[in-house]
Amino acid sequence: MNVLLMAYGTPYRREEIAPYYTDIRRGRPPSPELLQELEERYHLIGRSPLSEITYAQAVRLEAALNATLPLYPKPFQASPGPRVRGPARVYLGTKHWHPFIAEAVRAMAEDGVKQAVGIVAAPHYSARSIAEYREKVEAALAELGHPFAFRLVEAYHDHPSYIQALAQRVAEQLWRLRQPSQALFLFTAHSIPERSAQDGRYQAQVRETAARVAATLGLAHWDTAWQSAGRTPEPWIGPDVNERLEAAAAQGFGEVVVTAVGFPSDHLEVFYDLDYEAQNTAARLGLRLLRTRSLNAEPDYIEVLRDLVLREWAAWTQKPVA
Ligand code: FEC
Repeated sequence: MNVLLMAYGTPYRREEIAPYYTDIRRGRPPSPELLQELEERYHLIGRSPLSEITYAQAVRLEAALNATLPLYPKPFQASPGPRVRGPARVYLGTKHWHPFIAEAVRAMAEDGVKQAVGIVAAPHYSARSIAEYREKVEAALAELGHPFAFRLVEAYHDHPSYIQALAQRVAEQLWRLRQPSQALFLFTAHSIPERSAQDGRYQAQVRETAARVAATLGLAHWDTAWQSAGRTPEPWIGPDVNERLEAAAAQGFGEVVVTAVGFPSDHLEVFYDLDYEAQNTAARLGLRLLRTRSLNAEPDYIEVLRDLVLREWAAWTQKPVA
């Protein structure tokens, strides 16, 4: 079984921020002001941990799959050497920095992969996320003459174990609230330009995730909000999380719990946009803001990925799910 795990990607060093940003902007270099502003955001958080987290997700997903799948199709190895190769192999490809998705697809082709399932560390489908990951894989496959067949898990916003993992982390915050029944629970995801969200599919999926977590915990007051809108002149979907905090203060809430359901991992958009910017907004408004910890590479999120990959593979190859 071959898996392509994909995520956003992050620069490793300061001098990589400019080419990384240029890649996000589809080859258009940012203005010096935009670049400086992004460099300052990275500097303020220290650095993004996204690459380490994504790497850990790939390694643990491969181990989880290999602990599940029967070993018998592999030839017996009397002396397996330092690494025991199981029947599953997970490749890692990231959207805007190394290892680029095209680099991962090339490595898979060189290894003789004939069939692979793809999954993204982003649970909700949008034209500016999952659709772009698919386009990048398809472009790389086309360039190599279609060396392997590919299927992508498109969304898992309502996967019961994903909902449960989120609910468990929101529940951890209940202990810290002075008045849990009077608190507002906000569920956030990355904003996208309005013109890319006209069919409402993305907004509906984020709302569905939030509704299911809220129902699991019986939350009295909850809502969705959007974060991290890009620095472009066009309108992006809202309300922005900072605007929603303003409204929460006006509604008389004193405590708010924010859960970034659109992001499984910690990174710039969590550490800067929530832990710095939204915290500052909350402090200015006299609100107490708590942030739910991220899923990262923890076992319950790896189990969600494992289950989705196995189901996609079984549906494709008609084999029962292990
Ligand atoms: O920690 C890190 O270094 C990377 C954090 C990071 C993640 C992420 C996820 C998503 N984005 C999505 C959409 C857009 C659109 C644009 C855009 C721009 C940026 C910029 C940075 C950035 N994004 Fe991002 N995003 C992350 C980081 N993103 C940095 C550039 C500066 C800025 O605008 O703030 C606008 C592109 C353009 O200008 O044309 C659209 C979506 C996700 C969630 C799904 C996913 O993870 O793929 C959607 C993590």
